[in-house]
Amino acid sequence: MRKDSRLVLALDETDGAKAMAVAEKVGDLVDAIKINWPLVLSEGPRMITRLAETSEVICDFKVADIPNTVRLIVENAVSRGASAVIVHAFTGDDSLRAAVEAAGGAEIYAVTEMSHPGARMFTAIHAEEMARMASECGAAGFIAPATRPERISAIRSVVGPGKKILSPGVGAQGGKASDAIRAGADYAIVGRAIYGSDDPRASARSFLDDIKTANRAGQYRPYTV
Ligand code: OMP
Repeated sequence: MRKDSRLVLALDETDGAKAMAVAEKVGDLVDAIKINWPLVLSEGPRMITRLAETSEVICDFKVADIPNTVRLIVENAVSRGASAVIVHAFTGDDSLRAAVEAAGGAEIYAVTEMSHPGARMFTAIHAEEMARMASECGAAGFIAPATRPERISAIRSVVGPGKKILSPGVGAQGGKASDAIRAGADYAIVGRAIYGSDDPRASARSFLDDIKTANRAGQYRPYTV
């Protein structure tokens, strides 16, 4: 995935025409579009292929299953045009390896600790352990919470500089994109604050401006637009 704007759109809009309209408005401002069950269930998996014609598509299916089922889901998503698939890490190393193998040239991003408050109950406790395991299994990236930037840094310290970190929880969930980038994220993931806005393009631009403040501070990686 390219790393120009460092912004990923979470397109959880459930109306296909509206989803395509938002994708057209902000597609050139984001490095990828992430789609999840809401859009796929309402409009079908053809949305993966349609969006992949103009953008990198991350299928956020948060796959959590036995290796064979993981393989079937990942192969299907990649064959439709997904560049990356998000899977849960808590399923263990055999399921993670199955995902990475099935992805072939596409990437697997592992969820270790989620962004909502309930994540503290179970997944946060084992997040570093899961990140280490998923990294060893070949996951190319990790999902870490922008709502708790210090946890992004914790995951970064485990997986090292070579892996991608994508951080959701920006905007509607209260996190700030620049804080996530400063803490070690490569990309901020933003959904409702962009697709639910009256002016999605202006909203995306305001997130880009915020991300640029983190890049200018030189806290993490070089930033090119
Ligand atoms: P907004 O809260 O509307 O910005 O959307 C966030 C997007 O990121 C949704 O598609 C969530 O399903 C997803 N997400 C989280 O919010 N928290 C997580 O811990 C993980 C994800 C994800 O895997 O993308």
